[in-house]
Amino acid sequence: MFHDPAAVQSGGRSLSSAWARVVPTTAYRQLTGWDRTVTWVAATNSWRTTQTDYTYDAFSNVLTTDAKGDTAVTTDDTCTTTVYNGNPYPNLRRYDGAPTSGFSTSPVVVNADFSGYNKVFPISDFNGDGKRDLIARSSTTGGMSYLPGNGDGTFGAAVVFWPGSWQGYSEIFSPGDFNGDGKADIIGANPDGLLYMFKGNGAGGVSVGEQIGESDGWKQYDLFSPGDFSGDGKADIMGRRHSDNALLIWRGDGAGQWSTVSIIAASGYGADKYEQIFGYGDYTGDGKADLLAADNWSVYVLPGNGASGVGTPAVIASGRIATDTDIFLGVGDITGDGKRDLVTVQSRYQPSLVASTKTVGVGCAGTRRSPRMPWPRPVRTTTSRDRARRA
Ligand SMILES: [Ca+2]
Ligand SMILES: [Ca+2]
Ligand SMILES: [Ca+2]
Ligand SMILES: [Ca+2]
Repeated sequence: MFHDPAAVQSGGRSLSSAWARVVPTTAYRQLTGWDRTVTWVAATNSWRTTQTDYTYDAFSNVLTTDAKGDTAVTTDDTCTTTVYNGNPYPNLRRYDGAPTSGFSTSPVVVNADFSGYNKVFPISDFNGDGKRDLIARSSTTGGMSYLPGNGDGTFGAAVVFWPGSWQGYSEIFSPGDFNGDGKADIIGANPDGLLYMFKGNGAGGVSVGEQIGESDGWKQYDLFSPGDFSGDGKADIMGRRHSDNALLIWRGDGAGQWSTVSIIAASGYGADKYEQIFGYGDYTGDGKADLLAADNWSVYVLPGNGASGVGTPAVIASGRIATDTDIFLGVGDITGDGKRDLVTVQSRYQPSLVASTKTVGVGCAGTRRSPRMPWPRPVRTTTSRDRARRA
C-alpha cells in the first residue's frame, strides 16, 4: 500500500516510502552508522554524550538501535536498547485503544504469518457468537474464510466458508447488516464492476450474491462503511472516487438497497492526501459513526456528525503505527475493555520491533565510547550519515 516505486533498493525489494521518510538517507543501505548528541549538564557541571548506533540488515531495515549512554558520570543516564528485525512474513497486529485517544504504541502480533491472504476486512459478528470477526481471502485459491474473534483481541483459526474463488472481487467490505435481518453481510464489486451483496446467515456463512444497484462502475471507488453514517439507523456504503477524490455516501434503506446517494465532499479525500480511508463505527464516543484515515505518518479521525457530514480531521496517532502499516482494519473494541482497538497488516521486510529495554543509571550497561570530536563542544547534534553516504 505504501510502497513507493522510487524507494526500491538494488535488490528489487520495495520499501515503505514512509519508512524512507524516517531515515531518508540510509534506509536502503547496508551499513552501520551513528548519531551523537553532546549536551551540557549544568547540574553536574559536565558534558554528556549520547550516541546511538544503527545497523541495517540484509533487507536494509534498521536492525538494532543501541544508545550507548553518556560519558558524563551522572545519574541522569537514560539508555535505551531497541532491536528490530525485518518481518519474515506479513503479520497481523493489534493496537489496543489508549485510555483517552489513539492507540497503544506497543502492538501485539496476533497472527505472525498472514502471507496466505491477500485481502482482509473486519465484520461485526459473522458466526453468531457475539464477538467481532475478520474475513480474509486466500491469496492462492481466492477462497473466503473468517477468523473468529475470541473476544480478547485474538482470533481463532480461519474457517473457510466459500471455497470458490473471489479473487476477481475488489472493494470487498462489510457494512454490518445491510438488508435488515440483523445479520452482518458482505458487499463486493465483481470483476465486471458490478456490486453484489452476500447476505450473512449469522452462523458463519453467506448466501449466493445478489446484485445491488445497476451501475457497472463500482471499480472507480474505494469503498468502505462505518455502519450507519447518515443517522437513520440503517447501514450505509461510503466511498471515494478515484477521478476527483470526492467522498460519497449511498444511504442504505435497511432492505439491501439504498435510498439516496450524495456527494459529501467534492474533493480532498484522495489517496494523495489519505493513503487509506476506512470505516470505523463510533471512534469519538458521541454515538455517531466516524471514519479513520491514514497518510504515511499519521492516523486521523474524520468525525461523523450523525447526518452524513464529516467534521475537521484530527490526528489520533503518529509514527510507527502509520509508517509500519500496510492495511488498517477498523475493528472497534475487540478486547472487551470498552476501548476502541485497531488491527493492522504489516508487510514482509518491514522492521518489526523485537525488544526495547530502558536502563537508567551511571553510564548504563554496554560499551561507552570516547567522543571522536574535539571535546568539549557546545550543545549540538552531529551525524555520521553524510560520512556514510560518502563512503
Ligand atoms: Ca464472532
Ligand atoms: Ca443482513
Ligand atoms: Ca444510514
Ligand atoms: Ca463519533
